[in-house]
Amino acid sequence: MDWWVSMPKVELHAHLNGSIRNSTLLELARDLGEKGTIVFSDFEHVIRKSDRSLREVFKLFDLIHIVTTDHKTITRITKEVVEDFAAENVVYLELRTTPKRNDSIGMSKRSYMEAVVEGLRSASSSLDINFASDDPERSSARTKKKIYVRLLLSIDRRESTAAAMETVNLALEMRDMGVIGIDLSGNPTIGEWETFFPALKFAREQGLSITLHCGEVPNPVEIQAMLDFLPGRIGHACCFQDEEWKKLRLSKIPVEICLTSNIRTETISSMDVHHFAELYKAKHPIVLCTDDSGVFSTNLSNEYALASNTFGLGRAELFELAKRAVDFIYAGKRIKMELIELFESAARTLE
Ligand code: 6MZ
Repeated sequence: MDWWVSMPKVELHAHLNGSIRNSTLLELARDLGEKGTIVFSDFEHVIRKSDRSLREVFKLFDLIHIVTTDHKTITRITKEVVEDFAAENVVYLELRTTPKRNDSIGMSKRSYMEAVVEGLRSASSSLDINFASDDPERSSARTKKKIYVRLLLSIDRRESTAAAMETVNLALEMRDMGVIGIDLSGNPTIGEWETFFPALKFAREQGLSITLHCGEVPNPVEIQAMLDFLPGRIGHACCFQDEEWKKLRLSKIPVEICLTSNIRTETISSMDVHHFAELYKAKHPIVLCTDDSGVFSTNLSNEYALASNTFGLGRAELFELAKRAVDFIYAGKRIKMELIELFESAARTLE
């Protein structure tokens, strides 16, 4: 396991609130329980349950949002999540989150995102973090772990076109704060592609990168429409049929693969039938990711170890896979070059 931790890694599919530490989640829930806002024992039971269907996961997210969504907590969670990824040698992280509006506590989508950015700033006390500049200047802080962090704003599938557009406009306003793209996520059984399409199209026209949760449930019409849109990457690609595989393979759209998440949510019935193997064999662009490291009790090193054990891949092969992920990041050329250098230097020192 230590080797997988030491290896530099790139994380491109991590939801902020899904990556919350279990200890933090329980602490926040206990506090709210004491205030009488929630019944802690009910909450604890749901948090501690380890196997949840996809439907139950979305119920859990609604609970998580009750305890996490105030500015101070969002700042704390962001700081902790970035620290956790850096601690396991994730050197580049694209962290995604859904900007939330909650009038009762004076929260707008913008103030939610400012709380996230504040969390990145406060992580700099323990990390050498770059989140807003494209200039990969070397810092003198050699003792601190170095991590590049960029933000993707998620559109939740429950949202209207207008709300999705608000998120895109916010992303455009926050480009100098490390926001580089848009994600479409949320319960895949809810919402229509047509609702999000105008906002996604506009986002792309304005130069934002796009990633879509695609094929978490069987929905051939939507999958085809999403692939036709040619997003920069897609997440999951679990419920594809022959036609969709063909289209995906031709398109060469990189796929963010979340092994533990897919098994836990029963989106894929078992690891031996996971599409990782086929995509890997076909040399289709893929990247291993965590999805929700807190909710699924995993981390990126664990996902690499799992891929190694399940698919019989060695260290060298998985090191190459991690390095190739640099090609699919949404940050610019200079950061890519810096990361490649970092991987090459790690290859010389890691045995
Ligand atoms: C689809 C997911 C997801 O945005 O509050 N999310 N959407 N499929 C998944 N696979 C299991 N895991 C997480 O993080 C939590 C939100 O991310 C999306 C859901 O909308 C969830 O509410 P943020 O930081």
